[in-house]
Amino acid sequence: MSVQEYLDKHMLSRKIEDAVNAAVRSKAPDPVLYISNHMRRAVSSAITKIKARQILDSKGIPTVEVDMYTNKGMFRAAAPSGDLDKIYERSELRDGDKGKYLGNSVSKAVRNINEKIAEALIGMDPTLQSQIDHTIMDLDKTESKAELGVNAMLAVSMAACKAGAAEKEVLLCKHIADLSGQSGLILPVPAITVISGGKHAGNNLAAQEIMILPVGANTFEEAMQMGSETYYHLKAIILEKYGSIGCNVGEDGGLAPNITDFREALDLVKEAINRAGCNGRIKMAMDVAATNFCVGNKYDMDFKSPDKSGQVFKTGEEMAEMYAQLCTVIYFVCQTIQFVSIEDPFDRNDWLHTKAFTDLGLCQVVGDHLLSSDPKRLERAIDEASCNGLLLKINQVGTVTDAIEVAKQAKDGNWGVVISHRSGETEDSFIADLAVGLATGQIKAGAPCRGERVAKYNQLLRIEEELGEQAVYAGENWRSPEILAFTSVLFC
Ligand code: 2PG
Ligand code: MG
Repeated sequence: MSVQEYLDKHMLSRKIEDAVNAAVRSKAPDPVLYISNHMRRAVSSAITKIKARQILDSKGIPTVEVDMYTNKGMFRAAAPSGDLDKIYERSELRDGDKGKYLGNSVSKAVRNINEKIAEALIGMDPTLQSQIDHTIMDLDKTESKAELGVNAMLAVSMAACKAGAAEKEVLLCKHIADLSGQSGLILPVPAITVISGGKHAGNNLAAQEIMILPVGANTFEEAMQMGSETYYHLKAIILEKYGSIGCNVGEDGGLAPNITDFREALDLVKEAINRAGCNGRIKMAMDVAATNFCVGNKYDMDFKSPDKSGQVFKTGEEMAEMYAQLCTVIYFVCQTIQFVSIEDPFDRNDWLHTKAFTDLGLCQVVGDHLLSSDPKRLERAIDEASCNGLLLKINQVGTVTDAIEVAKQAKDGNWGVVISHRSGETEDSFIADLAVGLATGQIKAGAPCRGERVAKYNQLLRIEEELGEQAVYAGENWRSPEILAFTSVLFC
């Protein structure tokens, strides 16, 4: 091919001339840089390579990481993983070879990406998220996605979403907002874990997480400062009362003093909020994860103590009464620290008590194990008004598109939506952008310490800084951030 033929084939003279003209028109201070950026934008983007590998999550359990390459660079994402005893969520693919990571290695999922998924996606435009996600979904016809593995699918989907944002040269949260048709970017109220229990810690506490919500902050940055200071006051209180052994932490980074009664735990937190000077500006929440201690139709509040197990059984009604007390001002004498949200107060199949408690209208009732982010269970729960909040764990649904859909379904039912981390996390901060882009107003990402937890909070700090004056913090509107969406101006 002659030089002229080559130039003609790629329309190079025309493209270079356009770039030079654009630089002159805009009086670019550095024309070479301007022209190179202009030319880069003219490159049509496509996924050129996908490379997956096995890495470790925060529990030391293998998980899947993906590097996706486009003409714009390399985009990395990793799948989180939770409590391995799951029945209603889509399936992770693990090798099951007991000789390797006790059966938890993920080489089959990695191979599925490097071979099947890569072959199907190479050449696709990374901005077309739903096409990408449908292509991935179509590769596995099973309902549970056990063949391909939801861990494989999610990591690729998240990497594509990051690549799509880079292609459009917008923030990831903005790209997600566009994909979901969301009109405003909202910084969520963080549900910060301060005390860990349940399956996440080695203490006697049955409830899994006690959380604080700095709804009275004016900005996300202020919320994190309030949360972090309260956490350290709590650490000091625990040190005074239980000694340094009480300051050990659970899987999400919450402190884990060896107490049994969660009312004692809530009292400690209340004192910490007081000491931090945040009375009235921080609310409290709890993930009971009651499925983990439901025996028959009763709840064993002492399930982690082998000697005493079975002695402290409570009926559903008794549990409901206990929760109701927490929500009433009688318990919180000062009337300024309110208990505003409870997750999984009953077993994942105890629809009856969950609905009866929700009907009392005392606080937000969030379904995690109850719903497993499953659209069918969510539909039933909305129809029957079983609860009024969805805990959205993206690795239970499998792709970014599915996550957007299930969040919309909950919002359409006038529910709250909490974007959630998993107990097995990575340094990937994707869910931070997801919470802002979907304007859910709520995120649960663990304690204000430990790298994999603060990765999410730190990303939210960066987003808030990037948005500058256009940043809107959900604050008191944490359950209905739509009100703010109208006032928040999109960042372009
Ligand atoms: C939960 C999560 C996160 P896991 O129950 O809400 O804390 O735990 O990832 O173990 O399901
Ligand atoms: Mg939970």
